[in-house]
Amino acid sequence: ERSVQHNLAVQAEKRPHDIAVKYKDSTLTFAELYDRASAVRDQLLEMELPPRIAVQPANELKYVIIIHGLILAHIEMVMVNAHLTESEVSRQLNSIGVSLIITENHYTALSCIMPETLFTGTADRTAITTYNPEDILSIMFTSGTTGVQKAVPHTFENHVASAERCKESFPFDEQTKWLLVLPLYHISGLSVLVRSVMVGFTVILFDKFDREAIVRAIAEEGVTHISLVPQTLEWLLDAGLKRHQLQGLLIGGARLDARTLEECQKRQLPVYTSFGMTETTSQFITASPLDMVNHPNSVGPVTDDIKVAAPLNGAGEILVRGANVMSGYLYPEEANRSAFSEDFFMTGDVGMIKNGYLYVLDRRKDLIISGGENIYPSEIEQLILSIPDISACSVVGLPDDKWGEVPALVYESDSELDDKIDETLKVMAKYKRPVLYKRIAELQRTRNGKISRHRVREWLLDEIQ
Ligand code: S0N
Ligand code: AMP
Ligand code: MG
Ligand code: MG
Ligand code: MG
Repeated sequence: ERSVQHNLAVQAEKRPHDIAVKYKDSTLTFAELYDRASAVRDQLLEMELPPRIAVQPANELKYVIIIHGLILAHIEMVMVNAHLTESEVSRQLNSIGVSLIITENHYTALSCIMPETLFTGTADRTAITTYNPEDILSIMFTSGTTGVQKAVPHTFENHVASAERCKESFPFDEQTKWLLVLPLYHISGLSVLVRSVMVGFTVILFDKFDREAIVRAIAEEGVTHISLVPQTLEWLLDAGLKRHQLQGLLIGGARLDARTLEECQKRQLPVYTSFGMTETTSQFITASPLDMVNHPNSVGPVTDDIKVAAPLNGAGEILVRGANVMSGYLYPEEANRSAFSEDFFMTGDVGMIKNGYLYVLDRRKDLIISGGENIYPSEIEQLILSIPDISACSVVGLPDDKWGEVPALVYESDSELDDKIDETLKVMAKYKRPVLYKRIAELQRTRNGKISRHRVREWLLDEIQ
């Protein structure tokens, strides 16, 4: 039988005194992190928990320990976005039969475990630290075009393969100091911990996006690597980001615009533009700074594992396969019927291959990306349509200086219902709530009776000018 090692145990042997993670004024060496995580594991085992529980982590030291503790305890962890409301969290967890969550929030409909209660055990390094590669390490929710949250499982093999794939196009090693400010509940954040224990590098953890503090850490703490979404890269540029010891900025989650890239090139910032998603356990293709000069706007050189569906001199859906790709959604199962084409996963994004390089042309239909958080219009529209006096509505993305893009609502009604809408939207995370509502007596339909978000957007942009 195949097995994989939990790499934290390996690093604790190999480099016990090297710094594994730094957070504010605290640090943990690999030996200390392994000891602390082992103690958490013992506590978790004593609690006789189900094999799958949820955790809603902040980017703090204790959650790094808890995450490794859960892995050592062989408990599948469902990562929950910190911005969600209780009703959103409940809906996600109910869909996969989970009722326990490690969180500092006091949810009434779920059983909550306060993180502090997990720190009462003592270290004992006798755990089994080998795993079946097909065992699930993490589960993350991602939204779909229908508004249903889909559960993506990541196996040990997915994580290890992803980290190895990353290393080939975005080199890192045991000397690396990787600043981690992206959330641990997204694959963009969690994957940094996996890469860290794979080679034994230091993670410099930030819980808030304090741009001045981040720029200062880059200047003073020898940060070599950082993962960012395009929007937060812009924030750092505004705060005076310079190269210092940086060897690589890994940018993903949304399109990087040409102007931002140009500004980075002017400052000689080594920007790597990547493309990936939750289902592929983080990026699967990455353009190096040199690629960015020779093949502007591409997301990197394609391999055998990446192709574009039915490309006749042109665009098609981007397909990918490989050990980093999830084997199928845990929920809803129907989603799997249209997710794969033979052994390739269908990303839902449109791209084009030119001279061996991939270009992402179109974002997946109607997805709004606000500060790196994905928002699906249909999820909001369904909620708005539950208001009796609203006969139709449409949610579209508007350009925004701070977040890149934000959602806006156009609704069809005979009366002004803004207060009612405010009230209704309270069950939804703030970042998903439309920043403006516009009432209209009648929304324009296409010939077959549909509302075109594209046309609504054009109309709204015109209207608010
Ligand atoms: C941009 C971030 C950091 C903003 O969060 P911040 O500043 O910490 O705000 P909070 O204190 O939490 O909240 C303050 C107010 O702001 C609102 N708010 C928060 N976030 C947003 C948002 N995104 N849009 C709109 N509003 C937001 C709050 O509601 C709050 O409001 P008030 O004050 O009214 O209560 C944060 O949003 C963030 O971390 N964004 C990035 C998320 C992310 O990581 N996305 C990528 C997901 N994709 C993947 O994981 C796959 C690709 C991938 O793996 C990858 C991606 C990037 C880089 C590398 C990789 C890789 O492949 O390794
Ligand atoms: P998520 O699974 O939430 O991380 O979202 C992944 C989605 O983000 C992809 O399917 C794309 O639509 C979008 N995305 C990620 N990287 C890029 C990129 N480099 N350019 C354009 N869109 C991107
Ligand atoms: Mg998503
Ligand atoms: Mg935050
Ligand atoms: Mg995204």
